[in-house]
Amino acid sequence: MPSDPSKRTVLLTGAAGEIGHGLVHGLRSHDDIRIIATDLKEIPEQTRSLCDEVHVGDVCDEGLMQQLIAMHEVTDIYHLAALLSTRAEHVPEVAHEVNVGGTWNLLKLAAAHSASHGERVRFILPSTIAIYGLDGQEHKAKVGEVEEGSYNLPKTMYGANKLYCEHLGRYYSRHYRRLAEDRGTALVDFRSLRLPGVIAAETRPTGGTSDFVPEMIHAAATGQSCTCFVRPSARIPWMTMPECVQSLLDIGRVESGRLTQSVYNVASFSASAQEVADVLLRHFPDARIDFEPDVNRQGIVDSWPEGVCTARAAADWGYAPRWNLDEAFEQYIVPAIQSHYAHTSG
Ligand code: AKB
Repeated sequence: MPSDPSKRTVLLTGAAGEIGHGLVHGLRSHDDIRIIATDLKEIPEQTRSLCDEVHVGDVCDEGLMQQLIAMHEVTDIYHLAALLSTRAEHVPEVAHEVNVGGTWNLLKLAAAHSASHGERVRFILPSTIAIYGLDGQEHKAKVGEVEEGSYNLPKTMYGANKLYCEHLGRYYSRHYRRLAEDRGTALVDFRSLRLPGVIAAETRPTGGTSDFVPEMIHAAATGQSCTCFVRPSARIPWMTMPECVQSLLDIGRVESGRLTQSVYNVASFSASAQEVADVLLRHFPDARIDFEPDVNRQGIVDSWPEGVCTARAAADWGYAPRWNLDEAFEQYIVPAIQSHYAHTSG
């Protein structure tokens, strides 16, 4: 990976998604890089305008991905394309094809490109708290914060997919073709962050189980009522979209010599649905929020930890949460969502 940022060319998949939207803006703040964006669907104009090239295509399309990586001399891959936990439980086989097949396709191509150019392609993969599996509300309350090596027992296809992709990335980064005489040294430079629930003001979430908080916030900001699909006490770790984007940019830039592992927890605060609703009502007093737990989606949330330990990320690459719950609302969520809906039809 060239140390000179001006030589960076980033291939970003899932560019039309929530994180893709934010990450393109974050990457573009460094004008000396090239951004090649792809998604299965059309990329919105406000994102497209920040990219050097955009392509509508499938991450499982080996020919297209190989063409993009080779033609553009890609140095970095941000692989965001995925089916999230709720959607994946409706179409688990499709989720496996996309989440695992797409990631494996890109890792193979990144390995080949690294070997042919003698420089390690940097591969950044958002993973998830869904790789953890706890046994219900009482167990997760007893366990509290989890470290990266504990409770890696996912109870969703999405979580299982992402855990396996973490292992695949570690293999391509450290052990690829370990018995081959000609394996070379330029393996993939793989890094992954286990993202918590992410709260974005500029986009509405789709397909996730952590959507219960963003749905609540966007409903309040647009004068709609919200029936929350989890119980008030449902608690998981969270971060805002700006913090999520910054952590992905940071892990993508840190020199590999500082990293003692491939996968890191990140999160800013833990909060229950009720705690978020209470803060939300202080900012939007007319918000109408009630709770009707969906037993199946509640079961997914009950398998996720109440919190994650981010000590390894702090020690290795200086990760630090920016805002707690109240600060997230005051510094980002309220001003950004009011500005967003003042300028859009909603
Ligand atoms: C989901 O809800 O599936 C995602 C996640 C927690 O990774 N937002």
